[in-house]
Amino acid sequence: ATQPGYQALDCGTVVEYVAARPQLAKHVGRPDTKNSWQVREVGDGNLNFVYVVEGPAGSLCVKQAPPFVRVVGESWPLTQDRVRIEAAALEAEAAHCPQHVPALYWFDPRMCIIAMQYLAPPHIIVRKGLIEGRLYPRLASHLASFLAATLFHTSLLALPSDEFRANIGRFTNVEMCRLTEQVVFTDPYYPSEHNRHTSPQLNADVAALRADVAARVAAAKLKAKFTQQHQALIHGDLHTGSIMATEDSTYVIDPEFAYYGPMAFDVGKILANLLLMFFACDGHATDAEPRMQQRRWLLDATKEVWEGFSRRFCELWHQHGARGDAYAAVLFGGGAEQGEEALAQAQRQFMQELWRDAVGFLGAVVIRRLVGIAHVADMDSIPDDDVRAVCERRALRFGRKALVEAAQVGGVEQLLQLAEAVR
Ligand code: ADP
Ligand code: SR1
Ligand code: MG
Ligand code: MG
Ligand code: MG
Repeated sequence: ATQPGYQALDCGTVVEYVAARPQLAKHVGRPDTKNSWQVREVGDGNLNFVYVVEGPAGSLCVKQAPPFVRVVGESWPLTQDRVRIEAAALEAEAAHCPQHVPALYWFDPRMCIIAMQYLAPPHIIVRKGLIEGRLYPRLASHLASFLAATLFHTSLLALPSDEFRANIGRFTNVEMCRLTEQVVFTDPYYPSEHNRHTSPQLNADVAALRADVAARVAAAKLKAKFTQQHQALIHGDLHTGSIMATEDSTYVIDPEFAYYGPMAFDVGKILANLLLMFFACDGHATDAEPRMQQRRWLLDATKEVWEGFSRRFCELWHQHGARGDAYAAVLFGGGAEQGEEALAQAQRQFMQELWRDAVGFLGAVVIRRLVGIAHVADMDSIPDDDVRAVCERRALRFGRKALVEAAQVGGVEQLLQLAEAVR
């Protein structure tokens, strides 16, 4: 149901909205200058409307959630409570990793609006930058820090169980999770009306996927994990379209899917999106720019995100694990008999399990972006259907292998070898 009091903004009314609220207007300009303000709707995501308001004092980003899925329209209703979740998640993430999260200025539950720091050019969406052929020298290190900080500090490794349980309740995000359960783990495996794929080139591949019992079972098991494992406050939609960056700085935006879920979902999703661009490189290569350097960089970045994340996460655990109830300090703390050895063993097992689940989620995410409702511009922007289909088929085969054989992919080097070898 539409939030009572909700009214959809447009480029005209957003000026009135901002000018009437001093906490917002101060970022843009005095209300009596409002006629000179510039407004653009820049939303390029699947769900929401995003306005940039610029005036003599600066700029502001205003995001409004309609009561439906934007790319589909009113026929697909969607909870507007996603704005409350996004506001709370931005604050929670900023508490642990402020350097990689835009500052939240405003949350209006009635109008389903948040306002936040405008990430000015040269910041652009990383997916767009990658399609243009850019490399981001600090991206992997920044993402590793973001993942380690947000996932560790919101988990039972860092929190007492009463605080942890209260957080799970606050971030219950039923409808958004159900959307993910449907479009990531179910729809790609049967002829759902929302699916699409490059046709006729991939028709046989898609038919094979739908007949693939092992893939169906693996996806269902991961859906259960996604639904049942309340491990940490995860972003829930951490793809390259949810990251704005320059060569030096990185911001993670759009946490409206945040909830207490498996850490491996965030890790797997971002690795999947880096590798989707790797598979798309062939379709963007030209004689003048064969994209060999970018291909190499995408593989290196995938490795660096995983290795940086796992190293930093374990460091945080070592330094700040004492307050968390998961591994009691009396058993795993520095003062405990064999405490160091127990902690080292616990960390090894934890990371092995996280890696295996991340590979599985990665596989499911790659597959859904090729044959589900929401594709990636990395592939969609390859104009020639035949060229695109070759890239997509390789990615699909890789995704299927990761999904079904996750337990056999022992480490990140092996995952990258699979990506390079798949035909
Ligand atoms: P959706 O939830 O619909 O995916 P996003 O939050 O991803 O919406 O935002 C859509 C687009 O709006 C982004 O791709 C980006 O171009 C722009 N955008 C979002 N937040 C900001 C921001 N804080 N600063 C600058 N641009 C932003
Ligand atoms: C209707 S599915 C829309 C998709 O866009 C979001 O960014 C999420 O990835 C979601 O699955
Ligand atoms: Mg988005
Ligand atoms: Mg979004
Ligand atoms: Mg995805």
